[in-house]
Amino acid sequence: MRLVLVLGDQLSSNLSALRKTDKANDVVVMAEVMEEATYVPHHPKKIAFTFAAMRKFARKLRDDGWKVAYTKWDEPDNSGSITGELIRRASEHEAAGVVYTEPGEWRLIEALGDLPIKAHQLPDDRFIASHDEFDAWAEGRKQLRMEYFYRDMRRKTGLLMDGDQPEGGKWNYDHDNRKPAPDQVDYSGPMQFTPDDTVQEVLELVADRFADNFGNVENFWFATDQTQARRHLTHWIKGGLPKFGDFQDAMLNDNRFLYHAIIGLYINAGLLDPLEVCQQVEQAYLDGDAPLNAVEGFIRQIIGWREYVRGIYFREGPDYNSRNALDHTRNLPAVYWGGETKMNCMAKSVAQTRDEAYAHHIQRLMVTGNFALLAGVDPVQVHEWYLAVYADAYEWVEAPNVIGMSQFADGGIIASKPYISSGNYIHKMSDYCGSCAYKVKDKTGPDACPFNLLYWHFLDRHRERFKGNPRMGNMYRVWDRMDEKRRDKVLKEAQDWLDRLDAGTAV
Ligand code: FAD
Ligand code: DLZ
Ligand code: SF4
Repeated sequence: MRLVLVLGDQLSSNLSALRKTDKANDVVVMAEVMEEATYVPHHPKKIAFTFAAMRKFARKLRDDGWKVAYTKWDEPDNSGSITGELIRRASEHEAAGVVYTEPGEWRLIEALGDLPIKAHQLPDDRFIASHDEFDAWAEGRKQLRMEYFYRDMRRKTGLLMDGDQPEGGKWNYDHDNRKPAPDQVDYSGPMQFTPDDTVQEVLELVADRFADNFGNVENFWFATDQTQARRHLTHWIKGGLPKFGDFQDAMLNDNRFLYHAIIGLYINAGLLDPLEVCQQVEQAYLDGDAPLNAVEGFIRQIIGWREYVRGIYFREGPDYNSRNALDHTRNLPAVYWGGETKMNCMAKSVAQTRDEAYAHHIQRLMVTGNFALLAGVDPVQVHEWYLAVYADAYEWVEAPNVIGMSQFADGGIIASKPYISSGNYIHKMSDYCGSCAYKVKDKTGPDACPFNLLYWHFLDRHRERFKGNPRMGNMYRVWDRMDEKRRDKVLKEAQDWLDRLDAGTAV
């Protein structure tokens, strides 16, 4: 007999390791372990979601006829690591070896590669593109543009295709998307689930053992099994999808979810299959229940961006997380852990992250990410923060988004220019600035929005690197046209502001 490892983000019945083994002879190993729960200080809701979904999936496997050796957190023999549990179970069951599906983090791939028992790794084929397909696409290209990769994925899946042409004649309908924040949101938000006995037991455990982590388990409402996740998806397709595209980039003080799907955590953990999700979304378009701009925009996020960032993570290798192309070294400011700040956009984005283990894309990219980049924060610390605080965060998807897209620390593999903006962008896309102590229209002076000051500080200190970037020429021309005294004033005020930030003063 062999052991079959199922990790906390591999909760799919069609997992390659489960397909390629035999429920009559082999034993599934699942384990709640210290090493996985503490390699970054995960948000308690992420830990609770993982443990609850693992426990329910183990039950489902048993119902399907599998033998499951499941280690709960508190078991006295718990060795504290995945490899430790495999070694222990191998000797207990006199197993000939272990079969597992490739994990989503190099850290664990390397640990499993060093096991002292015979081990066989299978590809994780819950994705549209295999590593070989991505590498073949990337090979020889000067720039790895997501848009071209995405078109190949459309052709491969047949999603929104009219023969060999894109549905409606265009590949991308972003032109119709990304409207500023609406006055009213006519969607009630994600479906929320009352904790059942299994979830309740896990919530008590996590509340007790992870009390010092950022966030808590209060008001836990995530789906924790496939049936619930599917209900959640259907609910969102009906209520959220039709306006998903329109308000994809909008941010509101009093609405944390807008029209977003809140399904990253379910797909990444294996409760929902990405292709099935896209097919259901496509069906809503075919049935006339959602417009093409919303449906195309959503499908692009899944078969485009999600697949593309995974391709980059595995192609770039284990050192990707430690890249720091811009030599940024500032420590992550306390505001990321809930420290006091007058910046309303940061306070709101961090507070909702603390409460929900969730923020949507533009909050991650253009508020917390933008701020860290402008302030020159060490990208490793930024990466570890994102990996810890979001319920959907695993390194294969988080690191390319943070190191690459958000912090430009990979030197421009993912982003052709840094995602930076002054306060103006946040003002346009949200209602944050109206209730902020800073004034978004002030470029200098005591009330000047820090994004305005830091934006020029960033461009000035990285002039050598970016002055030749054709997409940034305009920014430098505006800066250079400013009179010198004004430029000096901006830079001095930006530096003073950063000094206060470093000193721990509430800014
Ligand atoms: P929606 O806005 O409703 O989008 C639908 C789905 O599209 C998402 O669930 C996700 O599966 C996919 N998607 C959209 N954009 C991306 C993207 N850039 N990369 C990969 N998938 C994408 N996503 C994660 O799944 N885990 C992370 O740890 C993560 N970290 C991020 C860090 C930063 C700095 C940034 C800028 C983005 C990050 N993303 C991450 C991508 C994106 O922000 C989240 O997938 C999204 O906010 C999840 O919320 P949602 O399910 O409501 O997504
Ligand atoms: C995120 C997470 C946590 C908090 N705990 C566990 C765990 O105890 N056991 C487990 O198998 N998986 C856990 N996970 C998910 C893993 O960290 C994830 O499988 C790897 O990081 C690879 O993506
Ligand atoms: Fe954020 Fe500046 Fe707007 Fe305040 S004024 S909410 S700091 S962008």
